[in-house]
Amino acid sequence: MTRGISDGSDAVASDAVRDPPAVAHGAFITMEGGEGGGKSTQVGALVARLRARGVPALATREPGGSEAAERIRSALLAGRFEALGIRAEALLFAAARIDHLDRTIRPALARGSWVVCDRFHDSTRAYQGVHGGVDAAFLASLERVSLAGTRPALTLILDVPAAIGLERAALRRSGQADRYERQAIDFHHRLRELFLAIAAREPQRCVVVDATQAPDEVEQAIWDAVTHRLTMPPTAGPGGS
Ligand code: Z5A
Repeated sequence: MTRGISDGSDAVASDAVRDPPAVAHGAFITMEGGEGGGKSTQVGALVARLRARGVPALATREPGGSEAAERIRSALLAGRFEALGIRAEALLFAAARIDHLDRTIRPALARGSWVVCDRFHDSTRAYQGVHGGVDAAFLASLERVSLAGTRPALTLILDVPAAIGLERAALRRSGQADRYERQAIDFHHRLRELFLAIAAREPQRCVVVDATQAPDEVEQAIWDAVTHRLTMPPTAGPGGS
């Protein structure tokens, strides 16, 4: 790990035995990484590909993914809670995640759907850890309480150099840069390092995908990882969510 950044996974692992067992039948996949890696593009592509194979699949995102969590998202991304400080903001990301898990993710998994989520708990480790320097033990406790045993089976980390990601984000955007895009380039370098460090520490869960490739090549690399790591259910025709 570089620059003394900890992703908190040691503390999480030691607490994990106390989590309640997850009740889940579908597969839970998350996509992570810094700005402009193509997560939203690839979440859509993966869900379409799963459905085409007859696998019921749901695309969702964080912060958000449920009615209450989307309201928290709007306020967080607009910076309306910034005055509360970064630890309180981390709690709000976790509050949104609890609602998202309760109302969207666990019900979908329980009915056998695959869930593909644009950002999840690794983004809290990375953004709140790097951006605000929230300490790893605090983030690890929050993670254990908010996830309550529901962890992704597979996390795809879409890796691009910070400069390329920011350039893509700027090209896509019509209005002003958001509060994270406005951070200095060093912040984005550190984010990238932290996502790669998470992948190195949890290779059983994480796959790093070279997201500098063309979108269809990234899509194929993701599909290869999904079919290699996870077992497709026996299917019967086109799937929904
Ligand atoms: N956040 C947090 O702080 N703590 C947390 O716990 C969580 C989140 C869960 C949510 O922002 C913010 O919340 C996020 C972290 C923070 N920070 N920011 N900013 P968001 O949901 O609004 O946006 P994002 O998740 O950051 O998305 P993004 O990184 O900006 O984009 P992306 O989803 O990775 O990429 P995209 O939208 O699919 O593609 C971007 C552009 O690049 C677009 O024009 C594409 O057509 C293009 N693109 C995509 N793939 C390629 C390839 N392969 N080649 C060339 N061009 C491409």
